[in-house]
Formats: sequence, structure tokens, C-alpha cells
Amino acid sequence: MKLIIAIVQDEDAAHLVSELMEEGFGVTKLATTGGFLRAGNTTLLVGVEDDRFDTCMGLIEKVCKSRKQIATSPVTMGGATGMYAPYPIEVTVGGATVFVLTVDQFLKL
Ligand code: 2BA
Repeated sequence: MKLIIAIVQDEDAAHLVSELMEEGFGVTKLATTGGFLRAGNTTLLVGVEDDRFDTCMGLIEKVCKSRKQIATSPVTMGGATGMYAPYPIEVTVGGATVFVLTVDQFLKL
């Protein structure tokens, strides 16, 4: 069994949860915040049997889109001032950031 930890964009989360539930996967949805953009995203925990792993990953890949976002990054103005001036940068977020862990035990007590 594997535990899939998928960090997805909020815009994709509801659709992905629906698709996973329709396919009979158990899902836990967490409201999370990305460290770089400091914006909300969604982390899904999905425990899957090995023979259904590819189906689950396929759904994540199908639903989660990459999008461009503008972030504000600090840049030093140099010299002895030590001052920072924010400037906008474009980053591509997603589709999904996925961690896959092998599950040692799965218990419902
Ligand atoms: P954030 O940390 O808010 O990052 C959003 C997007 O900003 C990233 O998209 C990436 O395109 C960009 N980015 C992140 N750190 C950067 C940096 N130091 N310099 C320049 N650009 C940077 P994704 O890579 O698709 O990541 C989406 C979200 O997935 C992240 O949101 C974070 O919540 C999570 N994530 C990504 N990599 C992770 C990791 N290694 N460990 C834990 N969480 C991760």
C-alpha cells in the first residue's frame, strides 16, 4: 500500500476529490499554505492499494493544471543601505507536487 501526499491548487481540489471519490478512493483534504507564495493550496492524503496506484496518479495528472502566478519577490538594492524593494516575478505552479510513501501499516481502530 502507498500513501500519496498530493499538494494541489485550490482551483483543482474540489474536482480532484470528486473524481477520486467516484473511483472509490479514500481521501483526506487539508487546507495548507505554500511557503513561497504564502498562498493557500490543498494537500490531499490518499491511501491506495498497489494495484490501484496508477489509476490514482492518472486522475491527479488529468485534473491538476499548471498555472502561472505573479509573486512578489524581495530584491536587495545593494550598497550599504540594506534596503529591499519588491518586484513581481512570474512562477508556474503545479499541476501537482506529489510525494509517495510506502505504508507500513494501515489500521482502523
Ligand atoms: P509554494 O511554496 O507557494 O510555491 C509555489 C510555486 O512557486 C512553485 O510551484 C514554484 O513554481 C515556485 N517556487 C517555489 N519555491 C521557489 C523558489 N525558491 N524560487 C523560485 N520559485 C519558487 P510548485 O513547484 O508547483 O509547488 C506548489 C506548491 O507545492 C508549493 O507552494 C508548496 O506548497 C508545495 N511544494 C513544492 N515543492 C515542495 C517540497 N519539496 N516540499 C514540500 N512542499 C512542496
